[in-house]
Formats: sequence, C-alpha cells, structure tokens
Amino acid sequence: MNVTQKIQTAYDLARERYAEIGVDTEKVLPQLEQIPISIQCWQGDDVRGFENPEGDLTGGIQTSGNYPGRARTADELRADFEVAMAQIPGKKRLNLHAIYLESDKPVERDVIEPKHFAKWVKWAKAHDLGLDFNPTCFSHPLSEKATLSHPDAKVRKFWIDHCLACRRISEYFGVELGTPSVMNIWIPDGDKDLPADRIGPRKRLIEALDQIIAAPLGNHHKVAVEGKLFGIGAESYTEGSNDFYLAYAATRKTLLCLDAGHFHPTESVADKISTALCFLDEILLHVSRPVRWDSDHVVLLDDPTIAIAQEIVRCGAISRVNIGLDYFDASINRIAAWVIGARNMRKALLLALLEPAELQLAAEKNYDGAGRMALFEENKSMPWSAVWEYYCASHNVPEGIGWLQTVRNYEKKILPRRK
Ligand code: RNT
Ligand code: ZN
Repeated sequence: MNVTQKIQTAYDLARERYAEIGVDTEKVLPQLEQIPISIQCWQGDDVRGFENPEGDLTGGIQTSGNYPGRARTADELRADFEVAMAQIPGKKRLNLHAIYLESDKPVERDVIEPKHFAKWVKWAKAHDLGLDFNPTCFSHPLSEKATLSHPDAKVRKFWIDHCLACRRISEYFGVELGTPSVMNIWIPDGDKDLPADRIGPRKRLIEALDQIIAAPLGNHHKVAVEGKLFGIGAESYTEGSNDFYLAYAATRKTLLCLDAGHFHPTESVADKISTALCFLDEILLHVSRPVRWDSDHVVLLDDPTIAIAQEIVRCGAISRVNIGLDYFDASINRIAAWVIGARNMRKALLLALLEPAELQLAAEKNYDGAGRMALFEENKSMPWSAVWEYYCASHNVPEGIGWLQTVRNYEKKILPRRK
C-alpha cells in the first residue's frame, strides 16, 4: 500500500460525494481491477516482429517516426513491456502477432508451431498474463496483392494454412495459461481504386474463413474477425468491411472485432457495441484513436474512448467485451505510449463505473431529458481523479505522472545499448 495521507483524505471525501449519487466506490474499485485490458505487443517495435525485422511494414498500415530505442529482440520487447506493465494498474493481457515468433532458423508462416512461442508462454506464466493472438497477413511477399481472398487458390491456401496454424498456437496459449486466447483475423485485402468486381473477393473471403473456422480445436481460444473501412493503398474498397464481418460473425458465431479507427470519422464506435451484443455472444475491441487518415494514434482519455467504456458498462457487458488496444506510435518513447494508452483505457472504465446509473435510468424512464442531461454533465466534474489516485496507490502503481520518470530512467539506461 502506497496510500499517503493526502490521497486517503481526498479519496474519503470523493467516496462520500459518490455515495450521495448512489455510487459505492468500494464496490467499483475491485470491479475495475478485474477488467482485463489486452495490450498490443506491436507498439514496442513498430509492428516489425522477429521474422524479418528489417523488412517493410505493408498492408496499408504504417508507423511514422524514428524515435530511438525500438526493441529489436523478443527479450528486449519483454523487458520493455515489464517496465510498462509496472505503470499500468489492473489486470493485463498481452496481444501477440504471428511475426513475434522466436526461432533459430526461418519458419514459413503456414507452418509455425506452438514451440515458436514457448518462451512467450513461459514468461506470460511468470507475469500472470493471458495471451491473445493474431495471424500476420501482411508484411510478406505473398500478401502483396491479397491474402485470404486472393484469386490464386495456392496463395489463398497459404494464408488459410497460416490462420489454421495460428489457431493451434492460440489454443496452446489458452490451454497453457488457463484463460481463453482471443485470435483476431485482420487482412489488408482491398483496392486502391474502384473495383470492377466487389462480390467475387468477398465470396472467396467467406470460403476461406469458413475453412479456417471449420477445424474444431478445443475451446481455449476464440476467433474474431476485424473489419475496416479503408487502408493506405486500399482507399476505395476493403472486402472485409464492418458490414461484411458483422454478418459473418452473426451467422458463424465468431467474435466481431470493432477497431475504433476503422470507421468514418463521424460514426460512433461506441454505438455499435450494443448492436453487436444483440446478435453475438462476445465481441473484441481494438481501442485506438483515429486522426484524419490514420487509425492508430495513442489512445487518449477523449470522448470517443469514454463513450466506449460507458457502453460496455451500461450494456452490463463487461464479461462479453474483450478489450484490446491497437495503436503504434514510433515518434515518441514507445514504453510511454503503451503506458499512456493503457492508463487512459483504465481511466475511461473507471469513469464509466462511477456513473450514477440508477439516477440516469430513472430520468430516462420518466422521459426527463433535462434531468438526464444534467446528470451526464454534472458527472463530468465529480472527483473521479481522487478515486483514480487512491486506486493506483493502493495497487502500488504511480498515481500520477511519476511513472514517466521511471520510464525515462529506463530509457536512459537502455537506449545507448540499442544504437
Ligand atoms: C489494421 C488492424 C490490425 C492491426 C494489427 C497490427 O488496420 O487494425 O488490427 O493494427 O493487427
Ligand atoms: Zn485493429
């Protein structure tokens, strides 16, 4: 316990204020602590992985910036992640991509095996982390034109086999770590310009996905599918649109992944959560921050992020929404980027749990629009930060910006060695 008198006093006052609006902070905090956030490994090394770290990042996603200190090996990535983890309160998972395998000799993606991830599993066990997974259907010579929807059956088969291999690895994670692993399929397939045939590739994609999910593999992993509106170089068409995958997930009983950066700027991603939950048992989120054409800026404590957290809580769906982060920023300290985004997601969840839900619902039931609006607005100035500081301090995580010094000290110590 690192709770100073100042933090305790502020918390006691805040707790009383929340009690007045029917919120029990003592009940909220253990709940908050238990919500897992799956943190993306790829923030630590600009989505390079260890299959071919010098190769180009393709598939219409990009990291910009050349901040020094990128992790070059799995050991470096793990060491960096440990520093980040210590600054982030609450239950955490790590989200890996297939290219983060560890092997002495090159292994083609269609034949990767659980053994290539054995070191990750051992480390995850030691740190009480669940592992999630992703086939890597980009940054590869065979992904240049298309992957699961490629017109050439041989190329399609390569990617189907890759996804099947990934399902075995994801299942292995789930078995070993005792917590189901979510395996998310995202493919970059699309077109820069107006296609003459939009339905053919979509039908091929359905067929490929059906083959991937046909193999029964135990129930320690779950498959999710992630849609996207457009990518760099695929501005006019992506066959794996949100509509496509929503229908696919609903008819096949997979999870749907909603990436906050994959929609039109004026669409509310939060609003999609309740719709998806009406038709699917579970969903996956890639919490991210879209900025103009980029879908992957560091997550801030902004209105869209708070709205997402509110929807999860308001829908009573904490156990049905797998929260993952998806952003990659190479222009700032990468460990700090991890910490800032993950702390913000946790703060958004706290804000959502601290809402005066009963009062809000009562106002709505009475069609008391002014009352509901007043509650929403007054809630914004409630002393939630006192609750946050108490929460962090009581879990031995820095309550404020103190974490940055730790990250900077680590940076000073390790950066010179990574030139
Ligand atoms: C790309 C998707 C996808 C990737 C990661 C690296 O637009 O969001 O989730 O960001 O798989
Ligand atoms: Zn994503």
